[in-house]
Amino acid sequence: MTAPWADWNHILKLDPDKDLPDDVTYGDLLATGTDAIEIGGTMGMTEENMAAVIEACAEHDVPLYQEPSDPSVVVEDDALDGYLIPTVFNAGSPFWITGAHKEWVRIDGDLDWDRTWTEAYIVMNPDADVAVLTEADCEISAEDVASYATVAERMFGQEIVYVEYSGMYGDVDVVEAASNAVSESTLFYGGGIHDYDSAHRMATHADVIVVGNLAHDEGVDAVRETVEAANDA
Ligand code: 1GP
Repeated sequence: MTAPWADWNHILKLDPDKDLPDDVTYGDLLATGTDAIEIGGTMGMTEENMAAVIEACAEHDVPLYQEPSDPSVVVEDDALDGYLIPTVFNAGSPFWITGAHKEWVRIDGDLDWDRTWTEAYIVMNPDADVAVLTEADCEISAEDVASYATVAERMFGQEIVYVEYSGMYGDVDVVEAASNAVSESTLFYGGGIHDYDSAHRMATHADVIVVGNLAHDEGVDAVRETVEAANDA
């Protein structure tokens, strides 16, 4: 079976802890042409705020994935196409590599494996909540990132490698190095994409670009530009 993300260029990531701009609805954002929605964030996640965003997106015909930050916020909802579970390859705390995952399995037992995948994160912005929480080692070179990407693909069979600069625009050379390192995994890039050019530059190297804050800070037109850039690249 072809992976769902094989044909994606653009993901819109919605943070249930953040508001949308005035006059912008989830429906407006889902109509931008984005290929999929990921619902998740690092801080302030609850089952309730996750469920509210899932419900608001459910009536629209865009693939919908939850990206739970920890087992306590997982929402079981048929409206979801599945779960994309982060595992942070450069985390300082093993809890964020396999520990949280072990807890989820321990608590819930048999997960919905046909709808559950992992994303091999390499976290690069030391100031991002995700870096602080996971104690990620962000002082790493493009060569290190490329090597993590190879480890993820070749040793751990990860279908998705995710270079994550959440909150800042990343180093294009790092993303290019990660892109050159993977041949089968799909490369996601996220962080600081804010317009056509910033989207296009990263989409030249990454298979899929992930846009987050822009939806909450700017709204529909800005997001639509990034979708166009992702499709043009
Ligand atoms: C965050 O990679 C995403 O997990 C997107 O980052 O919010 O900086 O766009 P931004």
